[in-house]
Amino acid sequence: MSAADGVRIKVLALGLALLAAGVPAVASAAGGSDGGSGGGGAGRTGGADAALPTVSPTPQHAERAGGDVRVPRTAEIVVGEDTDAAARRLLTDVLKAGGVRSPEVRDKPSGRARLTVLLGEATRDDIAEALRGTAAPDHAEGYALRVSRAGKRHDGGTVALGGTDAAGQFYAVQTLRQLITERHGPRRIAGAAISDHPSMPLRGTIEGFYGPPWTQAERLDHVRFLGDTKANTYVYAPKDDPYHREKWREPYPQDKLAELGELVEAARAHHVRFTFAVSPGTSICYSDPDDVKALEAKLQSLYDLGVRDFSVPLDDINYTKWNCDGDQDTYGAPGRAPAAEAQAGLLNAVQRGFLAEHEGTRPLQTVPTEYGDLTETAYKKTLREKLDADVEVMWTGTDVVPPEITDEQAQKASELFGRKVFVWDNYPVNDFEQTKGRLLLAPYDKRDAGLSEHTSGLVSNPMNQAGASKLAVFTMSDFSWNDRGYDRDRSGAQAAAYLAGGDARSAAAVRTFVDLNHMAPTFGEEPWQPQSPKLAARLDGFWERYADDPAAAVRGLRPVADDIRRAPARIRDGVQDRFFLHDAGRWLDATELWGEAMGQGLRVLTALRNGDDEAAEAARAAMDEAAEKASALTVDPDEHHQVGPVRIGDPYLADFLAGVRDQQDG
Ligand code: LTM
Repeated sequence: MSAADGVRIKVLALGLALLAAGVPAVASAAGGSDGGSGGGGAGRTGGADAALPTVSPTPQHAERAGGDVRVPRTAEIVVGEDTDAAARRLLTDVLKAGGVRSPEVRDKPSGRARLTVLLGEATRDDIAEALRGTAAPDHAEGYALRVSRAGKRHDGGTVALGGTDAAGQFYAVQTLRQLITERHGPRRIAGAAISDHPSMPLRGTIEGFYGPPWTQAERLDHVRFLGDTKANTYVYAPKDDPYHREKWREPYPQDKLAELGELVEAARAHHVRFTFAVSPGTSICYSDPDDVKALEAKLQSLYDLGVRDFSVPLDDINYTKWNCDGDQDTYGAPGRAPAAEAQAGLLNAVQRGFLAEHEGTRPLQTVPTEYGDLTETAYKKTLREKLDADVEVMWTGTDVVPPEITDEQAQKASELFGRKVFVWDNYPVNDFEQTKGRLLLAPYDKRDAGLSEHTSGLVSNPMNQAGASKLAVFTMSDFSWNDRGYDRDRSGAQAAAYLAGGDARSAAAVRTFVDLNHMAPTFGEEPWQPQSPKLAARLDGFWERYADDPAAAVRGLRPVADDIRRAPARIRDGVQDRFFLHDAGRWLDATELWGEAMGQGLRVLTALRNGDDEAAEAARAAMDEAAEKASALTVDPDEHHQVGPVRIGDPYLADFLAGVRDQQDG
């Protein structure tokens, strides 16, 4: 069974804000495939040697530690002063969604509970004991988790959730969420022992695209989603927020500030660092102390809201001209080296001044003006020599949208900038010409396992559409947590299952939809991810097969057309994520129409074979009508930077219809 076909263990819907994560019955880090049905015995579902549900992101180390534990109606959560509040809230939600009526929170176990969940630091005595040697990694954001049955019976047991720090506790609960399954019977917690930590320190997204910025509701939903995927970073850098870039000197109006404050709080509740970015490069006078003060005043207004992570991006600006005469006087004639010197001066002032004086802040982040190549220049040399060593420097790869990122390239970039680079990956962003009319939904790919050794982190620059970005971002979070354990097919299947709330048929429909929106363009002619690889494979050689045995060829393609036609209704019915459904709306309409056209095309072929010209004419008219309607769909200009016709499954769907017309017209 392939990962893509294997979504058949239903993971519980977690209700409220939590989407359920679907758990494909495929080999996970824990190894093995689904052990079958039934309970208790060796090799059977829930038995001590059955495979664990697949957890995403892939844990660094996971193994079976015994049989599953049934989820009882009552349970105790044992907390201490060390227990993280966000983790505790999440745990309560997870247990409730798992069927526990009202989990009782205590500071000591009563000794009578059927299920006891210990949550806190891994070094706490009761947790350390219940972990029974499952090690909490000596690593920021790490955790250890162990599920133990009380005795031989399935019901009753202990779950130890121990974090290396507060975030680790939260991630332990996110893993527990995915260990609760419902397979042909009562809900169970898989008997797992997991020792886990992220490979990359910085993981998440940068809202850094051109075009309509995300709405407040989308951002609130997004930070919760990031928490679900164990990502810790959301960089606020929308190019079209005037107060972020053009009007960077001006303070945010009160209503906007209130929204940002709400977002900061929401991010914190999901262990996501809201990182505020301000981009002064289009007009700053580096040598003017008033401009430095204006920048710091902007940062201060966000610090006052609780922001502790800041970025000063300097991408997409003209760095070979000064914005004021003072810079010419201070740094000399414009050029790459003087530009780097001026930028380093500004960034160092923020790092060594503002941030050093503000408690709780983390190192400044920046995007250099040369961010997408590996060429040694006077700019990079000066930045390498002058920029404070603590400042995080972003890099997009060998191009703005690179076809691949290898370990060697990342190593070279880190040498050029004098520190491990922080990857800003321009995927699945769809603000550039080549993405016109597209959603980019393919799982993350073509990035070397091992990047975690050469980089400090990875963020995705997502699409104008926040909800639709989840499929790709889910897989990018998986990669950045454990690049060496990453498997694109498994991760893609997990992403689809997550969106489908664990419902296998909806997840399959999502995968069909992903295939039709699989292409990822570069800035050039060649895409770095191909369009519709599954559809292309099914259509490959169709006309040769049709020439040999038309009935068999048509029969073989019928389920493909049916799947495409039916996928939108299944998605609309089974996927509960309103943000995704909203964003995907026009592409779902197009999918249904193209599926209809394809099905009618097959009818044309059948009618021709039967010599039924009238039926062939009727099917042809229906085919052309559906195709015309599909081609007339355009993206919503209010929600997309690149406006144009909706594109899916191109050129395969249109080519197939053209082939049908050729058959009919001779
Ligand atoms: O990639 C960077 C660092 N900057 C801009 C982004 O804002 C934009 O979204 C992408 C994709 O068009 N290209 C850029 O150059």
